[in-house]
Amino acid sequence: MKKEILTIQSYVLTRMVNYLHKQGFVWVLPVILSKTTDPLFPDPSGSVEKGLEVEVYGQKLTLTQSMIVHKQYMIAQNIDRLFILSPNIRIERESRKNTGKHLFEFTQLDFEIANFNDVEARRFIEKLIMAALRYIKIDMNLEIKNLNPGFKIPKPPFKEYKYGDLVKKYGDEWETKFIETIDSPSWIIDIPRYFYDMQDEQGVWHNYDLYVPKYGEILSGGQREYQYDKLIAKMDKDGINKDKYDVLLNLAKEGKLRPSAGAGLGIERFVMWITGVNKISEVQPFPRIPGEKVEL
Ligand code: ASN
Repeated sequence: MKKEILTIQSYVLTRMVNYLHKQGFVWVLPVILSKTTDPLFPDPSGSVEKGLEVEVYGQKLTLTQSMIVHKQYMIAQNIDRLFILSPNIRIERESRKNTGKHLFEFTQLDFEIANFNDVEARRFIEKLIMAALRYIKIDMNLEIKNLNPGFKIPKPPFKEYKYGDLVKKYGDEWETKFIETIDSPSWIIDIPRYFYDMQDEQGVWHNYDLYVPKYGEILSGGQREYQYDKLIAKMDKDGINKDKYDVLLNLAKEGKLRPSAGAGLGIERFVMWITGVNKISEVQPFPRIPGEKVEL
């Protein structure tokens, strides 16, 4: 494990946390056991096999796949801007063992902003990424020179591509082809997926993923669904167990869920891209690779 990689990780985390703090965000601590978690379903590019449950004091709890439900809950409590450095457990298919990009435990910088729409969220996320990277070649001069001298500081606004157009153009292998085509971070928008991502009357999904050249997706998010009828209809359509989401649904029923948008940035992948390493195990001293034995 190269020390320079951890130095860069510390630097970008500090820069982003400082930026969020200046923008009025509160830092919420993560939970790893909950009554419910992100179903991560349906997701056209997902490969999570199962959630993990444990029984604690006679109650079945599940390990966090993401804190999306908790974020919407906090927004409903009038916490308008929040972030969490959130460990996520995602039991990926074993076939993801050799991708060099998958961990079954990783950390995301997960944030949510009340009354933002998808476009405002994308502009905000670009500013957050730039807060991390703007001065990296000066402040982390030696580290970047050693690890990834060719690293290009991106220039927002990032290009946007519709998910449906990419599938039409490239077929099933769209993801591999897409990341070979782009030369700077790019948005994929309008992705058909989770109940909590906003879909409008025209059927357009107001969500987004951020992709970087060579590595692929590093961030995922969306404007949120907050209306009771729409949440129920989508959960029913997806076959989601509504009992598990009773707190969220009760808030929605009482009109207490609020419009918001947010996203989660995968820290390990973000650092991989900046440092230019080949495998995700190079940025995490304790890597949890699908199908591999955990050493420590
Ligand atoms: N954190 C993501 C979001 O805010 C959700 C996820 O990780 N699946 O939309």
